Formats: sequence, structure tokens, C-alpha cells
Amino acid sequence: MKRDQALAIVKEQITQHRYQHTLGVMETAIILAERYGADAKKAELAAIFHDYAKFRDKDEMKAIIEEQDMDPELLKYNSELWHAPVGAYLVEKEVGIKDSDIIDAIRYHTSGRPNMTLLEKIIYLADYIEPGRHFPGVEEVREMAKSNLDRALIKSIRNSIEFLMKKNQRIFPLTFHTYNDLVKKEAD
Ligand code: DGI
Ligand code: FE
Ligand code: FE
Repeated sequence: MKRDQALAIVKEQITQHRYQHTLGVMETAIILAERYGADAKKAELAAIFHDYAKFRDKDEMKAIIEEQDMDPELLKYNSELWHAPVGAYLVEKEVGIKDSDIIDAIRYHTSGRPNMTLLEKIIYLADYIEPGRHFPGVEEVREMAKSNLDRALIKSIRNSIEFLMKKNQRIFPLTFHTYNDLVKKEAD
């Protein structure tokens, strides 16, 4: 699928603000793919569609999680987590993208998972450091991403967990598993 066609599809699904974020993730994901030797075309498409389901109705997302036998634990945690697995499902079903590398990068863009693929890491990180992000610590992760993808990823996940904990939010266990897996590999 061509970039312009993909962008036109996603533009219909999200707000103008989220669309600008999507363009930032796309640009960043392509740079990271070129830097770390991933497929830039897959990175482009995964980035374009990563937040496809962000504005779906909660009840619709809940129904999809149940009907498609997704992890029922998701329903016990913040509904902000749901748009990633639901997006993976809908991008395949509604947009027709079948490539499992792209679909999994969408599925795991919010929590990560142990043994992430290079493409999954790139989309997670691009989502965190795209030029439209302005939270404390982002510049440090941007710098790290220039030389060490895994270290940048660990830092971004640690920052996110800390941020959620400061807000008294519960952490989805898969987010912790992702963090532990990356830290273990870093220490090996
Ligand atoms: O969709 P984006 O805003 O671009 O970014 P995202 O998909 O990384 O995260 C969406 C939201 O999900 C964000 O507000 C924080 C929340 N979130 C991410 N990981 C966890 C989480 N919420 C909980 N409760 N637990 C998590 O592990
Ligand atoms: Fe997202
Ligand atoms: Fe995003």
C-alpha cells in the first residue's frame, strides 16, 4: 500500500492532533528503520496505522477483545491499552493489511512484549520520541536512540512506568515483562 493511500485511510479514523502525531511517528520510524536495518516500508505502514483504533468506542473495543479471544486481563486495566490489540485486529480486517510483522508492531506498540522484533521496538520508540512529544526526559531518549536502540527503549519504558506509578495507575503486567526482558538482555 502506498503512503498517501494509507494516510488517507487513517485520517478518517483519528483527530487532526492525532494525525499530526501519526506523521511524526511515521517520519521517526523510517529514520530508525534506516539506522538499525529494519524494513523502512513496513515501519512506515505500521507507524501510519499504529493508532488506528484510538478513538473507537470503548464498548466496541471491549466486544472485540472478548469475541476475538484476546487477553481478558486487558479489560481489568486502563482502557487506553485496548487500542493497540484492537487496532491490530481492525487494521487487518478493515484495511486489509495481512503482514504479521506490521500487525504485531501495532498490537504491541503500547505494552511491548518480551522478545520484541526490531520492527516492534522501532514503532514503540518512534511513538515515544516523535517530534511532537514534549514531556520531561524525551530529549534524553532521543539522544540515546541515535546510538543504542535497546537502551533507549528501556529508558522509555522505565519513564512510562514511573509516570503511571506517580499517577497511582496500575501497570499492565505485560509492560513489566517487556521491561524485565530488555533489562535482562542488557545485563547478559
Ligand atoms: O496512543 P499514544 O497516546 O500515542 O501512546 P501509547 O499507545 O503508548 O499509550 C496510550 C496510553 O496507555 C497512555 O496514556 C498510557 C497508557 N499505558 C501504557 N502502558 C500502560 C498504560 N496504562 C496502564 N494502566 N498500564 C500500562 O502498562
Ligand atoms: Fe497508541
Ligand atoms: Fe501513538
